[in-house]
Amino acid sequence: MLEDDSDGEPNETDPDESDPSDSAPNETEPEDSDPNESESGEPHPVAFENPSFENGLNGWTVGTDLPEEPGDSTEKVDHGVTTVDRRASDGDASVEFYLDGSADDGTVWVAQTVDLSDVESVSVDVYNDEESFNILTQVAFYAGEKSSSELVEVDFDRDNDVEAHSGWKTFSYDVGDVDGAATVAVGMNIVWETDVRHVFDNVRLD
Ligand SMILES: [Ca+2]
Repeated sequence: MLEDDSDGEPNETDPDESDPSDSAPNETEPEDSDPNESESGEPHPVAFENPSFENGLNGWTVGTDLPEEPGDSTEKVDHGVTTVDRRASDGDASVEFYLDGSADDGTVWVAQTVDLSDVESVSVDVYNDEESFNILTQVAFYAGEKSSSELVEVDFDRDNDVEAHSGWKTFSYDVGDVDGAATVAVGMNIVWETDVRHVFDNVRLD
């Protein structure tokens, strides 16, 4: 097929587009652009939708970084993310993370994209039945440019042990150095070989 726009000058005024091969526009996109996020699109929300899990997982994306089951199976280790109403730090419901620790490894989380420009910290409440020296799990927290589906265990802040307290405890994470729209992910990372369930609630911006 002959192209008929042979009037000489390219229409582009973008000085970055110096490729003479007239390649597809997609190939000139910067590598770090997220195809799910339109540059010209609507502004990102400045608050979480359903931050306290009173409406199930509405607004939240579930993410996982899981090893394969030990042994011959190629199945991923068993896990679950669901909302429950037996315990809450705010309202009536909370989100429960479950991990089968048979592989001694695994991370599950929920995530949303929000504008963190005017946010200093993100906090979440985490429940643990009984304080223990035997640390089974860590709070997993991420705020940054990666999408939820790109995240892996090492992307998360895992400094806070869940079993080091009893009852509800609030964990706060400084996000003052994150500007603009960002993925905020909160979840649980397992470090010990056992099945664990913990409930989290009330993810909030300060
Ligand atoms: Ca709640």
